[in-house]
Amino acid sequence: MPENLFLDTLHGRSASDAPPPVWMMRQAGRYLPEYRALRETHGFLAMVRNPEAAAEATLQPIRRYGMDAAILFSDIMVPLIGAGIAMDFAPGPVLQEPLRGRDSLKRLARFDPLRDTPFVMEALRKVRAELQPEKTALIGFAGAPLTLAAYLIEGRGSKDFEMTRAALLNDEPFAHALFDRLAEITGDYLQAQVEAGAQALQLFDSWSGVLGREEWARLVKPSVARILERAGKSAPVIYFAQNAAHLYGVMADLPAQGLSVDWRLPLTEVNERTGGRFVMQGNLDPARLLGEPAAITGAVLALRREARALPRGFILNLGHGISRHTPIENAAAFVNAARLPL
Ligand code: 1CP
Repeated sequence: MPENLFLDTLHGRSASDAPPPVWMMRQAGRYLPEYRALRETHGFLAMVRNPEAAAEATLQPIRRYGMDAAILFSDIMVPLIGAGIAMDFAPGPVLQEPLRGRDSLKRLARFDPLRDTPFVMEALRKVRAELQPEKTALIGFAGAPLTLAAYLIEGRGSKDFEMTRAALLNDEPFAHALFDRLAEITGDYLQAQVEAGAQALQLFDSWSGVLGREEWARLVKPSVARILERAGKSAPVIYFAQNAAHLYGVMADLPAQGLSVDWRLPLTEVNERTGGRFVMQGNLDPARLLGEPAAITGAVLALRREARALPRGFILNLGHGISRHTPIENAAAFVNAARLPL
């Protein structure tokens, strides 16, 4: 039975000549005037913890543009805050006390999604009640172990995550113990989101590319595979890997339904490198949305033409989050171009 365009496509049930489903990473955010208005009276974390405000921010882009999927307004660090790791957002996560050494893993000992992040589940329930199920799917999400570890160890965003790489490469027992624990926390968290109404999941691995291939395959991949395997039993999962051109070969057998790709390689080439196993999502450079609407339309149509060759299906998205400097009419050009005849 058809559900909606996004879920049908992610399940591999779409016709290759039909218009693709469309959404944008970071679609709830600062490029929207109505989001900036909400943020004038609420801090970022206060919004995340307030189910009404989080539901409102989730729905704002859907009301304005009618994307085929809504993604919960929250952050990848939220379950870790729930586990007891203190941090501020400025605007990205900044930890008061980064994780260092095996002893520091005790700080991740407790996490129960219903007890520690009840506001996430409440926000999901609220959003689901507002969406028309045949039109808009609801995506839950989590950060992947390496990306979470990067913030936990480095303490904040970084160009090359040098301290993170040093800690993981030079203390493998620490790396294994940390990734095991993060896989467990993330698995519990994603399952709770599905029980609260998320119909699909995305695992964000923004910093998947910081390690070499051999190290990624040995230290990180088992935890990613465990999360995808477990989550996939309750909902289809998209794995977003950034800067991962050197990793696609070893990612090819990951148990995900979808692969979200950045703008660095053509989707068709990534599809080949991963054995044609995934529904492909992506991959317009978000910087394209800083140009002219007509050029955005042209770029989306070209991408859709390329995507007709993808064997499993295609979800139109950006290669990374939308820039806060994107004019609102340019975001409209992107979404609307998904529905134009080719
Ligand atoms: O209003 C503000 O100042 C807060 C900015 C902001 C927003 C809107 C942050 C802080 N997080 C978010 C929301 C968010 N983050 C979503 C919501 C759903 C959506 O609309 O897509 C999601 C899915 C995330 C995920 C996230 N947070 C990632 C993975 C995806 C990506 O963009 O790479 C990462 C790496 C983060 C960390 C983070 N949180 C916030 C920022 C600005 C950052 C990244 C910058 C840094 O590394 O310092």
